[in-house]
Amino acid sequence: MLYADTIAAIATPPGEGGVGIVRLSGPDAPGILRRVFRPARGGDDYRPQCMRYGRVVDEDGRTVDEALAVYFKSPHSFTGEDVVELHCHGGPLPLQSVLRLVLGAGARAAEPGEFTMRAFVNGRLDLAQAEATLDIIRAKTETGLRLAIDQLGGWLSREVREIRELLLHPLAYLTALVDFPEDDVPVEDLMPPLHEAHARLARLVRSAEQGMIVRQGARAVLVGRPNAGKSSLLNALLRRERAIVTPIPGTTRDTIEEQANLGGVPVVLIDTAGIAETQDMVERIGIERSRAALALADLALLLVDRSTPLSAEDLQIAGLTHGKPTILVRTKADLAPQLDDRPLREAHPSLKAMVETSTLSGAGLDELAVTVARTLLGGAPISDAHLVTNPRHRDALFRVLEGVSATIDGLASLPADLLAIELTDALHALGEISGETIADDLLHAIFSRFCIGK
Ligand SMILES: Nc1nc2c(ncn2[C@@H]2O[C@H](COP(=O)(O)OP(=O)(O)OP(=O)(O)O)[C@@H](O)[C@H]2O)c(=O)[nH]1
Ligand SMILES: [Mg+2]
Repeated sequence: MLYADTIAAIATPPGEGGVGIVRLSGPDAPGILRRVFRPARGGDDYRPQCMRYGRVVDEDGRTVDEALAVYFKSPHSFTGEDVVELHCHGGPLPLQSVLRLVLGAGARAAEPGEFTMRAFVNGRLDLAQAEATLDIIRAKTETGLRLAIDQLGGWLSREVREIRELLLHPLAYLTALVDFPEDDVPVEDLMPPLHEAHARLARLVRSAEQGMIVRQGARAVLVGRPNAGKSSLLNALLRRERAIVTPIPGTTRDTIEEQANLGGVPVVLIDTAGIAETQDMVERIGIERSRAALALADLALLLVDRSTPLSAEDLQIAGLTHGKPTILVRTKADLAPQLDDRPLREAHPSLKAMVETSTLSGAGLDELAVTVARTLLGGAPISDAHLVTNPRHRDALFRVLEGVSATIDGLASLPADLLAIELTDALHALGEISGETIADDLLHAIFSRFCIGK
């Protein structure tokens, strides 16, 4: 066992709940359990993985809480160490009291992510899997959850291992060429394993384009002139009355941001003040914010009212979305059409799609959600295949890909020692994903993003 100390933390979220858990990990976990817990029946020999009912008591034997205790014996636990969980009443006070007691009995307060870090250091999970546990906790859509569970299952780790195998042989061969006279080394064709590694790496890097959007989401801003129906559409997509809607132009004065799940992609939707010439100072500031929101967005939803003719304002606002991937939304499709938006569409260099909606009848709303997802994902539906979702993994894979490319390109012309260095660097970058070759400070940076108790 690598760690000599025993850590403890409240593992459940703050606030009230049916159950709250204090978790301990380390060599003294069973000892601390015996010090603070009195089983209702039987002695204090704890069979692994069996729940026992009893009381948590302080130094004077006073009951602090009634609880269930469970002991996981090393190495059969999340961290690989001896782990104890005390399932208490789920309130802040009982949990803090129990935690204080446990700390008084010899444990140390855990840092954020320290349990998962121990699981990694003790070889229970590799780094990609450890990071997946955080993605599971933070998943914003079912698709994001599926991808995180996939990663915890270890597909990326397996893929990385197999690519590593493909690269190890060429590296060994090149090293032999450096160390021995050329005539003593039988000639071998390194191209097949290098090409296969290259193809697999390229596929992984490509998959990250979708994977990162599914995991991190995107920002989509609703723009259009006053009364175009932006706030109504925001509410309809959120399925609740978030923004105020009135027939009065200039209703929305400030930008409103809300998280939505559109076709499996987590999207921050931003409702804005309708853009128009105005004397009103508050409205003017709101309009400035609309422009700023547009600048920061990944996608523009440009709303034009289908029941009115196209106006100079519509064209002016459309101009602001030029260059930004844009979906044209013709609103109020339940009313008689008056709109001819051809001039707008023909002048737009980055228009991706067009959808007609009615927030009154609900028409076009599902289509809009799917269109937003599709546009953000580069025009394709979400792939069923495994996707790389983590920018850290993507960057490392990209460096490996570059190294393998350089090796392939240089095979005929460059000396073996240079090629060997190239491949060694590539293997090093590959090891960063599984955590085999990662620097300590980076490791700490990764785990510090976790919550305490995880
Ligand atoms: N018939 C019909 N009316 C709609 C529809 N969507 C919005 N409206 C009406 O249009 C008016 C303006 O809607 P809002 O959603 O407040 O428009 P907005 O673009 O947010 O307006 P500002 O906040 O002023 O920029 C309201 O009276 C809505 O009820 C629709 O799909 N059909
Ligand atoms: Mg509004």
